[in-house]
Amino acid sequence: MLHKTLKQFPKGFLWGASTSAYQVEGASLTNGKGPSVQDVKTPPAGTSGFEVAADQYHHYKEDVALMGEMGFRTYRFSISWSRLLPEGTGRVNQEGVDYYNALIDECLKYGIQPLVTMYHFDLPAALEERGGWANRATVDAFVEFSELMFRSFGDRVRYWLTINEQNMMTLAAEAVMGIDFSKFDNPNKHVYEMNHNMLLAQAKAMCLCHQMLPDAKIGPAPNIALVYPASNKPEDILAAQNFNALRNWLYLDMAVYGIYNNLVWSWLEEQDATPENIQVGDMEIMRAAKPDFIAFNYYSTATVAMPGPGEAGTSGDQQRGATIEGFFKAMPNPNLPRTEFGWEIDPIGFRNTLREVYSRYHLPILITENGLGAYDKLEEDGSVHDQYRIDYLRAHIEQMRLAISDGVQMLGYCPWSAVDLISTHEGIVKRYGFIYVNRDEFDLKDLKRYRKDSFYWYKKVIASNGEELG
Ligand code: BGP
Repeated sequence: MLHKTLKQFPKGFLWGASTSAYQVEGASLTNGKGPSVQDVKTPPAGTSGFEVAADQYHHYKEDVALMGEMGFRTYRFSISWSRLLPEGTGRVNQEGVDYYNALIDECLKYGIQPLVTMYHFDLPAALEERGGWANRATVDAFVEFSELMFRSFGDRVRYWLTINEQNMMTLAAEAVMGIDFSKFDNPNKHVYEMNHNMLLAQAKAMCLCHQMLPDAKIGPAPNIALVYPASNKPEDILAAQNFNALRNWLYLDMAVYGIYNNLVWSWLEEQDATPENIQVGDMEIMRAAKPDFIAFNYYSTATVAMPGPGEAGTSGDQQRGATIEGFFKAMPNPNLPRTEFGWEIDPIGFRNTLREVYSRYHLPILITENGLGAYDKLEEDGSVHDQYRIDYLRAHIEQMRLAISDGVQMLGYCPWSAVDLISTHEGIVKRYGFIYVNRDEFDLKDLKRYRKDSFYWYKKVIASNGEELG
């Protein structure tokens, strides 16, 4: 659709950026924090662990001041579950509560709305030892953790995100959490029973939020990307529908309508993998829980074809596609360039995805991640010339504005990431931030902060409410 006049970004649009606790904070086993699954996993070869990360725990004042300088209207960060509840449930670590109170107050000092992710890949290790999400008790623990957060921070936090990328924890558990489910007899049964408990935990948290904090807004935050068919062969269209259902609609259909997506359900039936842990009353809770918005992370679209008979499955990460026998197979998209780390770049796909999500669910959309991982270079004079990142973000913001002109209602845009941090599985060298953090993979250096070229560029974008993208 061509627009003669583009609509403007709404007044009060939430420009900001994102991080997650385990990737940015450091102080991972100090100050009363208990270990999370991220702290006990073996990091992929050649990448550092999360002990220090970007050390935001000790640099938050400086980081928030830099975000204030960029003009952020929001900062999306996550609360570490095991920093508040070291064993996942029960005893509260007051030092953890104090830290997040201080971080929230620091944001508010600069007029930055805290946007809190309640759970971002870092389940307390103590809960994982007791079966993790496969154990129904973890649902109760999440409700307890939610109640503690709403009670402690709800007077100042208006925007809440339940679970970051539940779909990637289900589809790419190895890459994002270092967990391998293949040891189970019927891995999919185990995984989709965990998934059910997580969906239930999310629904309960949304209901509790509305009950305790009537003015607050809450929504899910999956990784959503439209899936293209590799050709116009009808079989490839089926494959695209299959993967769209499995990676996208399963999560949003449940969050918004409280229903299991039929394509996914019948695929699970075929493998004797439908969740048997659904209890009486669960589906009523799912239907009663209503998000106020849909948040999602977008990096790129996916492309699939229908696999031939007997073509084996493969695994992927959040963006590099996987193949599931008889269901879909990941294909490269020859029309798209790639990042240095092999992720396809598809700004128009961002508009396609926004249009599709809005027309399916009719809820305002908040973008909670979007960005480019690259090997940045700190120059002698302290500058970092990351024009490639500016180009990536500019192209996505342009497409977001076109989506707004198409009638998509948007609340805000938070690229990944506010400051450099540790990637899920590719180390600190895969940088995303507007703010450079001076450390290497294993040499911590001085952790000093530097403004990248994208920092100055984004500041202008925000000051002009998205008009000046030059
Ligand atoms: C998302 C996660 C983030 C972040 C980002 C970039 O899937 O929510 O935690 O890490 O992807 O991915 P990566 O770090 O693998 O490059």
